This record gives sequence, structure tokens and C-alpha cells, in this order.
Amino acid sequence: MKDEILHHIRYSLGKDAEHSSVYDWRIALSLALRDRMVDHWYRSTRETYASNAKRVYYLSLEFLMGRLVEDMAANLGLDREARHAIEALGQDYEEIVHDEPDAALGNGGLGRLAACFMDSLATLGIPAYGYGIRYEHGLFEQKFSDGKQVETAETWLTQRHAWEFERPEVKYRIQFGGHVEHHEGKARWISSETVLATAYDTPVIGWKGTWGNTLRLWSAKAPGAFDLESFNRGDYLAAGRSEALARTISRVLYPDDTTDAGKQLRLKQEYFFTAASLMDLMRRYLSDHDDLRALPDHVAIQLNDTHPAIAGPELVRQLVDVHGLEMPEAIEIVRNCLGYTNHTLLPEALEKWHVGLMAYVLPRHLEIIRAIDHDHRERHPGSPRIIEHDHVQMGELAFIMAHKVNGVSALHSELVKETVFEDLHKIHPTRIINQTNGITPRRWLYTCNQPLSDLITREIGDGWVADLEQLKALNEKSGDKAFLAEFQAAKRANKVQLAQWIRQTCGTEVNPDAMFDVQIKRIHEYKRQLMNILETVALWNEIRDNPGGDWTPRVKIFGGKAAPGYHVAKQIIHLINDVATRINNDPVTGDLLKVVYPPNYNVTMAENLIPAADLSEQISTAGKEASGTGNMKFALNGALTIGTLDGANVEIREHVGAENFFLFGLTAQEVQERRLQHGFARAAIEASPRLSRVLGQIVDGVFCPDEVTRYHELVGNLYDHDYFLVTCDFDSYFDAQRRVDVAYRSKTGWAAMALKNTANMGWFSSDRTIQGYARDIWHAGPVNTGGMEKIA
Ligand code: NTF
Repeated sequence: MKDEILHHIRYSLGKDAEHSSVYDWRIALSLALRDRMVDHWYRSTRETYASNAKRVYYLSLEFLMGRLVEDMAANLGLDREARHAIEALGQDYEEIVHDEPDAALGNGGLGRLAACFMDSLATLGIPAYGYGIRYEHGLFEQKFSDGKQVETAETWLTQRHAWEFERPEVKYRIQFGGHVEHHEGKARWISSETVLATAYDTPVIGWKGTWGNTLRLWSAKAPGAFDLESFNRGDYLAAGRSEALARTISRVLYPDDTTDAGKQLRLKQEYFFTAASLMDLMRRYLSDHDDLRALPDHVAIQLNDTHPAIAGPELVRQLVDVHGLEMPEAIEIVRNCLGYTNHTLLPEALEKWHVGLMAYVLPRHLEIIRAIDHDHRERHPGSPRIIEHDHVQMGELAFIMAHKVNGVSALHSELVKETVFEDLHKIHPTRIINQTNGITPRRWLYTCNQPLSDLITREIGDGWVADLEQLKALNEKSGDKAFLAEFQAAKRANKVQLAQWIRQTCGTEVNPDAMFDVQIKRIHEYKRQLMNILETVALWNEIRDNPGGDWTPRVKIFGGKAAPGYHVAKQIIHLINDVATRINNDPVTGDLLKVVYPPNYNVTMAENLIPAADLSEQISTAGKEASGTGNMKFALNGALTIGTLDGANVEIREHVGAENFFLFGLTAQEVQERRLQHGFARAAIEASPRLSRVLGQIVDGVFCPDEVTRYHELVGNLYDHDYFLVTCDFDSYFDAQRRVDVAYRSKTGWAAMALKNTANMGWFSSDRTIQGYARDIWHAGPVNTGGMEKIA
């Protein structure tokens, strides 16, 4: 390793060791690791071709990969060797690892799930490609200015991205606009704009390097030659125009995972990467097959939400307009290739495109969508329409064009059947299935939590990393005092580290012996960070009322970004920061209560916070969080959950045991009923003196003396339109928190409960999730076991 790193310092970076910077060392280390991936990667590709195995294509507008160096080293089994080599070269390994910017090509859970799936696909040896966009700017960077969120552009690609291979020879012409001509039953799309999609490949190597897949991200370029004529005339802007316009498509990730933002460009992004991916997989298929009717035997395409739902009409277009198949047959072939995963029930997140826009950007696709709609309604009279109120409903389109539709937790999948797709479910009662989300144990325990990972490996060997259910063996240890002490010591080591990081990042001193209570996720009303901060104020009040009481010291930790246009979410951020300022400077509560909100939450920050958490906040309004995956990461790392019966919380609680989970709040059913009661929020506030007092303080400007009216709108909305039932669940939440306080006072009691969480979270490995998709949706499997067998 040492020689390989030095080789890259010299021949890839053109430096000598004495004059190399941290950046140089990082790139050299990354390139040395990448070299070690290549042979595994080629071998996997060769075996896939040789065995004629079915390939899985995961289409996702987001891949939230985070940093890669530690993950890549770990999967190659070179984590220790890499560290030793760097140290032997006189460099600081931590500093080098921390120099890598996060690949933040996603917003939150949906994008991070795609990244975990890539890891599991490679670990399981399933031939797969991830397809997405190589955004120049990932998710914006968040700063706080006087407590308010400020966004700046993220710039990960201003540095060299050492993991990827540029593929200038892989390029496709993606068309937009124009019109369609029909001649003798044949359609010809005369487009008005062309953009080139070019590929960048990142190898994804599974655990122990046994298999390698590819993450192929598309970048947009102008198709034509540079406009030298304008340039020579001195019109430099005109000379650069077509390049700039084309590149716009892969310029930025839309900073919003729940609203249908940025109309035309967003639709172009979706079509751009979907069409390029389908052209690419068709080229691969046709290179050694000639029967298009057999496509579904060799190709499984998974749509990560509706963002790539244009895949249905696009693949039909390729089969009909390019390869001459008949429309009904093409529709059937495509359906047998496609699966669609739904990730949300929030109506504002279900994509709809105005037919005018669709006709303008993708005129041929609009025709095909009408044909698909017609075909479906001929077969199923009374079926819901894809086009409704002049909008193409991408959820309906994805449903109709997929042979399987899945939700992401047991509860969510049932709600999908009962709500968004109620009518389509009646027509296709076996189409909707469930695949509960999972997380990769490689990143989310082995790499991010070394103290705990080492302890577990010492106790039960390292088989758990690829077979997480082996953690069950730890259940036997829950009565073993000595083991519990070591388990606690691992947590404490993580907390000490985090306390130091918090001091550096936020300037706040926190006591590692206090309970670390963490809520990290996008800021959204349904996730109810507001309820958490209101409870924090209520606790502050009670401590101040009785400062000599027997309080359990807490550090409330928040992390997360708000979509730049989401006004209420930004107010909530401001309120959390205002409350933090007041409480952290209160000598009465002192170390008993602290509130910290480090800015710019991302994957790397999650890897720091989760191993150090005692309490995981999963407090969404029941029925709103499709699954959650942070909830799984915390429980796996030995945090206890305070949560509602929502998303995967339900299944986590079943696995870890109800006695090791702090449950509160209304159920999804009760939420529905409560909303129908007139004035429910006002009634709940009036019935809760504690909540009334907190809201009164906020309105009186206790936390914003410089601008007393700052939160009047926020609080006013709670009284009148508390859609997410913060007020109704408040007391139940407060009481559950006090049960948490009591439980935390027994150190070994708490440690035993925490261990039960770690021991019983094995089922939530994304390896299990991927096996479910492979078995129930893709009918695909690893090459080396002859395909399906192992999984079935
Ligand atoms: C998210 N959906 C859900 O809100 C989470 O509950 C879930 O864990 C993840 O997907 C992964 O399934 C979205 O981000 C989106 F875009 F659909 F709103």
C-alpha cells in the first residue's frame, strides 16, 4: 500500500512526498485503493457476460454516497492496511479521511437508501448498475446566520473525484421538444434540442471484495462543436451559450425531496438520465441478444420513486419507434421489466406534470402516455386516468407501467393500498407489495462505530458484517454485567469524541455523562422537530421551577436542512437556535439541559452523531413517515427510540421488544379521526397547561426579545391548522420523555435495553431488503450461485 500510494503521489499527482498536501495524500490513497478494486470489478463484469445473468438497473435521481475512502477500504478488507501505510508515511490518517468532501447527490432518506442498496447489491453479488446524475453541485451547504438558515452552493467537484472513471466514449444524444410526424402508422419525433449524456463510472465493491458493480452517473454536454465563429467575432457569451445551456441539466440537485419543484428543468433532468440509462442498457442487451421479447428475462429496472417514471413511455418509444414493435406488445414487455418503489404519501410530493409542459418538452412521450392510458382503460374499464385535470400523474403512470409496486415499510405499504392507489389496487390486487427498508451494516456499524464494532467482533466473530442476524447471539449477554460495562464504555468513548467535536463546531460545552438525545433528518412539519423543541422548553421550565430536583441531564442535539423555499421549516430552525441560545446561557439549568444544532447535517455528520446517541427521536405524525432509515441506524448502534407507531418504527419495536422502546402518541387511524374534530388543536392546547405556558412564552418573545413577534405566525398556525397534530401528541410525548429520564438513571438497566436494540436489529440490514427485491420483484440473483437459487 505504501509503495502504491507513493507511486500515485509521484505519477498521478506529479509531486514528491515532501511537498505533498493533505489533498495530495488523500487522492493518492484513493487512487491506490481504486487500483485494488479494478480487478474485482472486471472479473464481475466478465462473469456476468459469461453467465448471461439477469442484470438489475436501479434508476435514481439521488445517490447520497457521502465519503467513500473509509467505506471502500473497509469493503476491500484494507482498512487497517491503509491506515498503517499512511501512518508509516508520516501522515495523519484521520485528517486525510476528513479531507474528502461528501458526495451529497441526494436530499435525505431516498438518496441514502439508494447508496445502501448499491452496497448490498455488490455484497450479495447481484449484477447491477446504479444510474443517476453526476450533479456539479450536490445538496446546498447550510450555515446559520443569527440562527437563520443560509444556503450556499456545494462544490464537491471543484476537487478531483478520485473514484470515478470518465467514459468519454459512452455518450447518447438526448432529445427534447419539437413535434411528432405520423406516416403510415409510424411516428417520427422531430426534436428541437439535443443534449449529450456522457458517463462517469464509480466501481462499487461489496464486502470482502468478492463482487463489483457500477454506479454510472450521467453528465450533460453540448452536442455540437464549439462555436468558433462567434468566438472569433468577439462574442464570447454567444460562443459559450449552447454549452452552458446543455450543462444546466446536470448542474444542480433539486434541494427538495417533498415538493414538486423547478418545473421544466426538473422534468428535463428526469428524462435526461432515464433516457440515457435505458439507451445504455438496451445497447448492452442488444450486444448479445436479438430477441426483444426476452428483455424481461435479462433486465430488471427499478424506479426509485416517480422521478424516473418517464422510463415506461421512453422504453415503449424505443421498442416501437426504433425497433418496430407494436404498441400493446411493447407495453407488456416494458411492464415486465419495471418495478416502482413509492416513498411517500404526502400529496405535495406526488409528481404531476402539466400536459402543456409535457407536450412542449416530450411531445412523443405525451402521445405514448395517452396510448398507455387508453390501453389500460380498455382492459380495465373504470380505471383511474393517468391524465387528470390537465396533469400527467406520474404515480399512476409508474403504477400502471410496473409489474410490482412496493412500499417501504409494512404500515406504509398498507396505507399505499388504502390511500394514494386505492382504485388501482382494486384493479391489480397483487401488484402492491412491501419491502421494508434497510441500512448497510458496513457503513452504519462496522465503519462508523469502531468501539462497538470491535467489541462485537471480539465476542461473536466478524460474520455479522455480512450476516447481520448473527447479532442475535448478543442477546445472551444482556444479563452479563461485565459485558454491559464494556458495551457502555464503547458508547461513552463515542460520546467523549462527540463532545469534543461539539465544542469545536458549536462552541458549547456538553457533558458526556448527560443523555445524548438526537433528532437528525430533513426539517419538515410532519417530522415534528417543532414538538421536540416545545418539549425542550417545557423541560427547561420544570427544571427552573425546581432546580434542586433529581433531573436527568440531557443534551438535545438537532441536525438537518430545510428546503430553501420552505418557510415554516426555516422558522422552526430559527426557533431551535433561539431556544438554544437562551437555554445554553442559563446558569439555573446549567449542565442539566443543553441544546445544540451543528449546521450542515450530512452523511458524515450522521456517522459521528449516531454512534454517540443514547436516545433516537422518531416522532413523526403517525401515517406520514413512509419508513425512516435513521431510526434503524440509531437502534443498531445501541440508542433507544422514543417514537410513534409510524413507518418502520412499528417493525423496529416488534424486533427489539416493546419494553425496549418508548412509545407515545396517536396511531395513524386516530390521527385521521382527530383531524375531523372541529377545533382539536385549540382544545388540546387548552387542556395542557404545560403546552399553553410554552406557547405563551414563545409569543411573549422570551426567546426572541429583539423581535417579539417573530414566531406569532408559527404559533398561530398551531392553534388553527395543526395538521401534523403537534398539540394533540404533546402531553403524551412529554410523559414518554419523563419515562426515558427515569430509565436512564439506571445505568445497567439502560445498557441492557440498548444492547437488546443492537442485538435484534439484524433484520434491518439492507442485505435482507435487497434479497426481498431480488426474490419478489426482479427474479434475479448472484451469478456465482447460478442466479436465483440462493435467494429463493
Ligand atoms: C423518504 N421519501 C421517506 O420520507 C422516508 O420515510 C423513507 O425512509 C425514505 O424515503 C426511503 O424510503 C422521500 O424522500 C420522498 F422523496 F419520497 F419524499
